[in-house]
Amino acid sequence: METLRKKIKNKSANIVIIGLGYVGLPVACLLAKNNFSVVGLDKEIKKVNLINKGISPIQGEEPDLENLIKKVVKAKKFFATTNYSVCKSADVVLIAVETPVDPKTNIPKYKALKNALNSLGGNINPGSLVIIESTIAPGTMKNVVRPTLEKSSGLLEGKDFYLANCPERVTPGRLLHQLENWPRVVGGLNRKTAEVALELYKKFVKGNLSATTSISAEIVKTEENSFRDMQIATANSLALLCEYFGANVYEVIDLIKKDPARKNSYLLPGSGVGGHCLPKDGYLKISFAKKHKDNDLVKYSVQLVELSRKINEFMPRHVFDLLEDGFKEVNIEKRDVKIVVLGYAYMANSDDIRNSPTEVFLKFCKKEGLKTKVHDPFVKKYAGSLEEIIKGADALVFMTAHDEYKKLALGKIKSLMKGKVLIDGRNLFDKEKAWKNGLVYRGIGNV
Ligand code: SAJ
Repeated sequence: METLRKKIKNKSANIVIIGLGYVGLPVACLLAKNNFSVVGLDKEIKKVNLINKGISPIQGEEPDLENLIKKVVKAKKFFATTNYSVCKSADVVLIAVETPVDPKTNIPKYKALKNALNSLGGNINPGSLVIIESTIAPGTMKNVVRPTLEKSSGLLEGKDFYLANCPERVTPGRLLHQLENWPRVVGGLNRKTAEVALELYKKFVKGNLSATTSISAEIVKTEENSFRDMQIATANSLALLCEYFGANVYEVIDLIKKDPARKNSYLLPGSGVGGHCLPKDGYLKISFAKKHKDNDLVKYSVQLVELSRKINEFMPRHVFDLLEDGFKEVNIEKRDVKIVVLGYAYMANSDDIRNSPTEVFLKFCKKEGLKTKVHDPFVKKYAGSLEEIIKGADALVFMTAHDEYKKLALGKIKSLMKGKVLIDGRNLFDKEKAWKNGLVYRGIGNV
């Protein structure tokens, strides 16, 4: 371990990054920018070739990433390959492959992780440090990563190689900035490993760095997103209750936050919870523990995650219920109406459509034979003139809080529409003003 620590400190350590996605690629570039010799490993030859030409294969706006790829490739500090034999001379191997959750069973799918570990096993450099950057369920380092790599290498962890995990904390659109500035938690299957691994992050992370155990690092990462998902579920359940009582949930939350002890208490209700992290990290958190779901130590976490997910997954359905209620109010037959859905991306001012709540909402419309038109300024397939698409609409359903939608004047909306139903999934409009402009308004938590 001491030799390794020295090589990391004087940057002579050879580094291999397995998985050149939205985590692995920027991390590889940041290490190369800080003068390490880095090799990127990926199974997709197309991606490898693009990177070696200094072109970023990552979708979406990633400020400065492509320039950095060009710079480090040109400086010969970084190149990409599909050939695992580069691991034979690696002192440190970082693994940043996808760890999705099965949409039906909510069980993590570790195929990519196991493939990487099996391919690494046959090429591992004895004495090297292997760091898992992927988001993994608590218990994975001990029950999956260590046994898989020991089996594929025939070596022993803690003696012939060392295992650590440093879960990524990145949001698409801010990859480089967050990787360089946000705090990181570095876990090790033994304390010393965590400390040596932390030395590597010291070389490119300006944020706070904490060494801990692998299990704690796994729990921290999954809990921080699971907790956020629960906070949103709390806001969504309150929104539904406010609809029941005829209160405005946004006014209620604002009044709660006036209490200094509650000022950061609430997140916002809305038309659903999408994205790559929140819908899956709660399920990751409980996936090993769930095997003992009747155990008092585990059952409440399992129930909390499952209930939060049920609430958040219900919201697109509730938007549909509000739409039906709006149609009833104006007595129009649902069959031959023009419904315009505004917002397909899972979050405001983003082109990211992963786990889009709008996708779920559209399924309900389709099931009822309702024709819909979708608009989203950030999603190529749905971009176009907002005024054009609103023209002649019987109903508008706002699913995403894009700035462009917030600028819409209610009078203008009414003049463009044929009908008058406005469903507000993101509290974009003032209910009273909408009614004053002749619209039939239904908002999440504010009907
Ligand atoms: N959402 C709400 N109400 C809220 C906040 C979000 O309904 O008050 C919805 C959004 O519309 C979206 C979904 O939840 O559909 C997720 O939004 P998000 O703001 O959590 O954004 P994500 O999914 O990109 O979350 C990431 C996470 N970052 C990492 O995993 C490294 C999360 O931990 C961060 O807190 C979040 O970014 C952030 O704050 O930017």
